[in-house]
Amino acid sequence: ETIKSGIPAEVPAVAQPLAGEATEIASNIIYHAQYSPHFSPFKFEPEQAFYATADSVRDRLIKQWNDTYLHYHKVNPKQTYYLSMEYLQGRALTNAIGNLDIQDAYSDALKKLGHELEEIVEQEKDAALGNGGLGRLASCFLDSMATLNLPAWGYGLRYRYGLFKQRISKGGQEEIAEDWLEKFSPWEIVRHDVVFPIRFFGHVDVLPTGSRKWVGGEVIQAVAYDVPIPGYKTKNTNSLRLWEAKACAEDFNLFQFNDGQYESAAQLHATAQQICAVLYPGDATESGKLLRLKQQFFLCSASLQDIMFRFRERQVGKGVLQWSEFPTKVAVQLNDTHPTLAIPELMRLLMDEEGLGWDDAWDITTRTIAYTNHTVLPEALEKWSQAVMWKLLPRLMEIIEEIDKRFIATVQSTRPDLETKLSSIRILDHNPQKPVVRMANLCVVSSHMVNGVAQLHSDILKSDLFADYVSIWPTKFQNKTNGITPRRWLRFCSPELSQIITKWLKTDKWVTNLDLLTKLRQFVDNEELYAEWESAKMANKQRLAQYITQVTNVSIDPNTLFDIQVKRIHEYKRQLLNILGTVYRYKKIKEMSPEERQKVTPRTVMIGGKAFATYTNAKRIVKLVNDVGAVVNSDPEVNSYLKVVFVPNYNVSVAEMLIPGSELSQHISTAGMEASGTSNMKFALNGCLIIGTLDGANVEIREEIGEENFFLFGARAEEVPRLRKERENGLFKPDPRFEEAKQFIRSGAFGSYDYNPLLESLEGNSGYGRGDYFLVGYDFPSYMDAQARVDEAYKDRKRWIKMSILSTAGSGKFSSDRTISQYAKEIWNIEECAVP
Ligand code: 4GP
Repeated sequence: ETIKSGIPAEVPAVAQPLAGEATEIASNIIYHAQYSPHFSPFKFEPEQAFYATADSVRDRLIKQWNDTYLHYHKVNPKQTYYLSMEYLQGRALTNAIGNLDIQDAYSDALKKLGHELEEIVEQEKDAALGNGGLGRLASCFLDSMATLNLPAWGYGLRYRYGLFKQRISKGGQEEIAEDWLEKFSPWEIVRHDVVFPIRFFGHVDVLPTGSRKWVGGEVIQAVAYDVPIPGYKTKNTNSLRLWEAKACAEDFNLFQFNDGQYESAAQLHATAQQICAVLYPGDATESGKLLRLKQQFFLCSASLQDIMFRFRERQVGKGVLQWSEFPTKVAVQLNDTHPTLAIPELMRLLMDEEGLGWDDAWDITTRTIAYTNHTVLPEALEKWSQAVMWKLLPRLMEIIEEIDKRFIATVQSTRPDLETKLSSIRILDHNPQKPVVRMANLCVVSSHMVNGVAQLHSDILKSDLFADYVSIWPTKFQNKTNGITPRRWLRFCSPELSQIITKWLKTDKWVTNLDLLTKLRQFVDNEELYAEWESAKMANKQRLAQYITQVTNVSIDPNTLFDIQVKRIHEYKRQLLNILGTVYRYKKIKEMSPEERQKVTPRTVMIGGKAFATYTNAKRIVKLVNDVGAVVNSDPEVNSYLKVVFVPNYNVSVAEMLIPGSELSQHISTAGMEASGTSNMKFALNGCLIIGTLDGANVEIREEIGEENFFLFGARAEEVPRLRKERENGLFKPDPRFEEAKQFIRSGAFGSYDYNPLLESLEGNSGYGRGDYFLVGYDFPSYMDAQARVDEAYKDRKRWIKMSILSTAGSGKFSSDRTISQYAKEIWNIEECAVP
């Protein structure tokens, strides 16, 4: 009665911890609504219901998570630690009850309490502690590690404000701080018992023994927050450990405070707060750069101290503490170069804290650490100023210098033929203008394995970026094609399609063995399957259409072709190619007679994604898409044949809505520039057809699903350097359709905003940003031809559905379970450790 009129009286408000039946679960939820400290018990609106439900699920997670920890502790297997500056976890409730296999019971329980599960899950804010593909990959990997019962944890930072919220106004994109912790997160467990000191600045003392010690400077505490990561239908529940920064009580200067000097009294507290305040603080200023470096070191040092603490604890329990055993118990994976400082930090801890000599420490470090590269874009290959590093991390810089020196000596003595290459393959770049540390080089030199994230990308790393290292260490380089978790990206986000698949395969085992999807091929001519498939897709399209109307006020017709491009906005991803093609399409429809228009395949073009706050051209692209949409959608002659929607604030939960309702998706980067892409896998898995270039994982997706089911266009990676050269030499002749589309924008057809700077990036002869570095103009005609093939194919409903089924059927390879099994066997050398 106290909670909400509407709660049936037969639900007893008595806690049933870990209840199994709907009635018991309902009472457990009420218990949490009444006794959790966060809300008044007099309200039971959807928001309160969400938190109470989450708390109730959390009890189960904690139970399994504790059991898992104890089991690993007892068995003491080799364990992997995934170090990543980014995790894009999204929402957790659907995933948790889905993986725990208690979805129906929770749905029934909430019904008893007057709520619908679908509505309750919408209350949760996304945990957006990442930027894009790299962060979402890390989250998919965590799901697979737990599902495969692998002893493997993630380490990251607990950013107060994750990726910004995107608001679209007349001026284009606005960024707003996203306060995901505003009301607290029910999924984290603060560990006041897991705290490590992290030093910055200071200097290095030489002790009488000759060993070195980093002292002085400022010391900030790293406090652990654990997020339990449940596997699908298994007890194993791993940890994502996120570090939060804080200063000690004794760092608060009471004397100064009482003297009225409030700011200086709490100075270290303020400094500590900055460390985990935001994901990717702007790095245009010196202080911004310093802060980013601090974040990276904070993650690395805290994680390694924790890993070493656990190693010691488990080994001492077995009576065998020997640091040389460390690589047989620990694998550390660096998710790109952001956690590179783990290398010198592990060296430091082993030498300065544990007393090992250089050679032993180096042997342990290199056998422990492996590195994944996620991009070949030159601006993304991190280089840190040596001066900033000396100031912030003096002892680490000494170690990096020594690694560099020894690497040079080895090359000189073993590979004199590489002498001329040394200046580019060594770690330190002493360029007098800007002396820097090259983080990727440090990673390659110090890791036992280096991998790319799709076959083409790994080949490019070997033949281009890291070619000289390959000649030194031919067996160090591998490929691990990315994957996505089929739980979040099909089973939970599209229950309709999942049910059909389970029905036709007569098993739901595909959820953990995605290769089983190939069996759908045997029914590919079955009319009954077609009908079911089409109606499931239609249901998803209707749901998506409702969502679009709700967030944009544009009504879209589910009977049109739903064409989607969602990803970070970047010139190499070529949203500009998409919108220029759309502008051309609009102009042509406008010029048609009403009879001609009848033959047009009606389309809804949806584009979404965030532009980095300081990336001007990306923000212009966002504005252009919005401006084009405003004109096209209100043009009565055209808007039943074409609509253009910018989907605001693209994030994981928006993706879960968009992808199931998609029919065509665009993965159209300049060949050789997209390392892999992972949304391409999510779309294909959901029976969406791809229009794309031969880039990243598109190449493998096309191989798996069959080239006849893929709309291919564009230059190939190996042609790109020649095409750029030709263009520089004035040899490029633009297609008239391309010129017409640009001219139409310039004419002011989409408003008075000055798009010249954006369009000029596609013109001229040379240079990054000018001279069409990304070859939009070169690929435009073949892109338009591929789009014409799409229009034709869509008219033949049966053919389209068949292609759709074959896309899903061919997506088995792209499960992150496959990717993670390969990492486990071929890089980490870890084995399953299932909780009994
Ligand atoms: C991304 C790549 O751009 C994308 O192709 C790949 O699928 C993803 O990593 C996961 O491997 N890179 C980043 C980044 O997100 O920040 O470099």
